[in-house]
Amino acid sequence: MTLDLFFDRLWQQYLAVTPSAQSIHSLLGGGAPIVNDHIAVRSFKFPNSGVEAFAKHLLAMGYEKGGSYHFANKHLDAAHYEHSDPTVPKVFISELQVASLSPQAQDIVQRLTGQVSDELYQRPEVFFSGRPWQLSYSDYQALLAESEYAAWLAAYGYRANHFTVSVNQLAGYDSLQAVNQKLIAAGFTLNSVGGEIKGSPEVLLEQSATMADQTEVVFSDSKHSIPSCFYEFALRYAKPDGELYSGFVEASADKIFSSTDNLS
Ligand code: OOG
Ligand code: NI
Repeated sequence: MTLDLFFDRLWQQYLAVTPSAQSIHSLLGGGAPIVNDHIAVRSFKFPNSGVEAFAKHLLAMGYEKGGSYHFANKHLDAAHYEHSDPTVPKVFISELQVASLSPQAQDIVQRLTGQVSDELYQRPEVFFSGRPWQLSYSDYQALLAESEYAAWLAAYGYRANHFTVSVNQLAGYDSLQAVNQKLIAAGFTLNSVGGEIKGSPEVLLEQSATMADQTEVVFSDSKHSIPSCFYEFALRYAKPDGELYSGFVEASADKIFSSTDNLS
């Protein structure tokens, strides 16, 4: 699969549940194309379906492994993959340590993943395959009580949970503050966990994000409107060698995860 097609499929799937992404492009790009810094996908850690299962397709498309990250309080591990072409988005893949959930939540997750054939993970299309299992609203709520990540992933499945504007490659803005102000003035709600700007020039990365849109999800027994996907904004700073830092920052990422929290 070509990288163009890969990201186009991810983008179309993301737009279908994130109408604000199109408005953000018009607002910030004014019609000019936007370069994305990265996208992120979420997964359950099983031998067939964690970070490695997704990563092998990126390696086959010319990506290289970047950093590894750990989020002990959320029971998550993650890694990022990057491409030598700086206009090709990096990919941040996380996996939930299912074994550290309660026995009840583990049962639910196993009932979901048990509906999926291994074959799904053998093709790069898995990245935008959506939700390959049936889910009841009561199981969604049971997961939500323990892990917002588990609930979101159970409801939305495999897709980009956000795209990220590369502010370094965005004309007309020289700070993340300026981007945030524009978004707020246009009525977007930003993730304010730990402050609207996560990170700093010292850690070589500043990030902000909108709170996710809401879409109606069809559960096996009912329909409910729940948080879908969000848009992130990243400004990278140069390392001492002059190259832009290409990694992620655990303390900041930990807060970006909250962009799919329910506001109410
Ligand atoms: C990923 C959150 C981390 C970043 O840029 O630090 C992240 C997620 O919400 O799945 O995207
Ligand atoms: Ni991100």
